[in-house]
Amino acid sequence: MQRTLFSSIAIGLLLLFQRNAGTAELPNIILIYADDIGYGDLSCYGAKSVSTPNLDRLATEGLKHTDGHSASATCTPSRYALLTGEYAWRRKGTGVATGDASIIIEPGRTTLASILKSANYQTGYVGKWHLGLGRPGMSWNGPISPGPKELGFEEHFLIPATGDRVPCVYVENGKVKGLDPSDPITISFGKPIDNSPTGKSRPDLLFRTKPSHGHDMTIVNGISRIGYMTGGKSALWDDETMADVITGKATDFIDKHQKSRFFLYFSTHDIHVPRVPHPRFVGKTAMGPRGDAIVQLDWCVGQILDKLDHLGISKNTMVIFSSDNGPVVDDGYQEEAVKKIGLHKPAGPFRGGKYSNFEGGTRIPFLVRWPARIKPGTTSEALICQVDFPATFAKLTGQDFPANIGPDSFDVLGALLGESKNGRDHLVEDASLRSLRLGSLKYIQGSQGKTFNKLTGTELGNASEAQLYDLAADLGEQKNLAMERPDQVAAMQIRLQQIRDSGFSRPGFQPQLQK
Ligand code: NG6
Ligand code: CA
Repeated sequence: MQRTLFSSIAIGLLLLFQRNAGTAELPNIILIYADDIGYGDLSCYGAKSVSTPNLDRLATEGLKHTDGHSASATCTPSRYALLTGEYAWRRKGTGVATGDASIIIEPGRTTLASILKSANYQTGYVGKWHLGLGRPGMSWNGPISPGPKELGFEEHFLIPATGDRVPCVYVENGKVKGLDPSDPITISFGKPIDNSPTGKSRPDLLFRTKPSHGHDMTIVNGISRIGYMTGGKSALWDDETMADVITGKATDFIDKHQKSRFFLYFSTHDIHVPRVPHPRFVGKTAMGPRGDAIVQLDWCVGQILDKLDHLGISKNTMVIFSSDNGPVVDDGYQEEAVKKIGLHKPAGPFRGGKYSNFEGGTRIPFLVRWPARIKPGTTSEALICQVDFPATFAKLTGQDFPANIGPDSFDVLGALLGESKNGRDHLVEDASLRSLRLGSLKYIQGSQGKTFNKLTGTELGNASEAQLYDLAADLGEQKNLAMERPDQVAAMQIRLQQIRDSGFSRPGFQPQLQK
């Protein structure tokens, strides 16, 4: 009798211990999402003209992916896919958003953040949003909603769109920070609002940087932007302190939630244009503002890592670093980026960059450090994409991933952590919905699209004929094998078409269950 009682208590304690151990193993998650950083921009990925010691630390203490992708070659669609697990090209209105766009992801939809919230994570978003806010006609002078909160983030501090688009103000938990109600904000992406000077009419007022193309509308802090804005003077951000401000918000969030489990999505402004790093970073490289912005970005990452060390929570915090699209050198301001680039190769060994169908469009740095589980100093060649985050993190945290959500999200947990060599078998690389990866093969459908963007200097990867590359032998997409391998071309075209037409690509997805 006594023995039975004793063993029941022992079994009970064991079960309790196992349950606690199970949940205790779940890490904090910090996603550091950089803007326009290319594969070749970090020293741990081979850059020589700039040094990124804090990012390199993530590589030496964690795992470096060499075939990690953003879901698109521009920002808004990549961010859409990362949160929803759906390729953005399946939905209208998911292209690069204007500063007055209303919310692009339907409020209440299951997202990476809502999944982690259900798993009892404290969730927060800091930095560049660029997924639209509010409903059509929303005023910036009242509550700003729906927004990140309705998509699963309990707290937020945002750059609403981009640094080069109005409104040039921060939004904190649904309100413009520092707004004086007697000086309300109006913005327009159509006609000018009044006769205020613009970059076009008064280039003499542009004392920080001047546009090289576009970006010639409202002037804020001596920089002209995309779109028109009046009012909100007390709330305008200062470009030079932006990295300090948002990094401070990110570390505050970590401090606040250090005792619970948290998910922080920290989306930097760097190294998007306009590149106006703080004076303490100016001249740190020979590459001008683009290079100095990389140094500033690395500093931001260092602040996060130092905070985790200081709080003693580094071991069980997963830090992911990645980018929303490939690199661009001149994206619209005269920052001498082209002139000073020297031997630096922003896309590393890849062809193309931001906006491109070539690998440089979406193959970006992808680092994962989680000392409690990931072997330090490892490398993975598995094909993974940020669209996989919802399914992958649902798996990690033991959450349901029902058959009617995330139509393109694969569970690649093993590959993400370096425990498996197998990531996805295929990926649509989206610049203009023409590229398909199947293992090491890369197919680009023939099109009449522009081959080269003269303004940004990007090879867009379009050609009237089909292109087929074998990346195992030809990382730089130089030798088109399409003529030699017509059967492979035909098969890949059929596959691409089928992924487009079916509305999903993950096995087991059940569209009929879609809301
Ligand atoms: C382009 C802008 C570019 C950048 C991009 C979006 C012009 C001429 N170019 O339209 O500067 O803002 O949109 O970048 O306006 S992204 O990283 O947010 O996708
Ligand atoms: Ca971007």
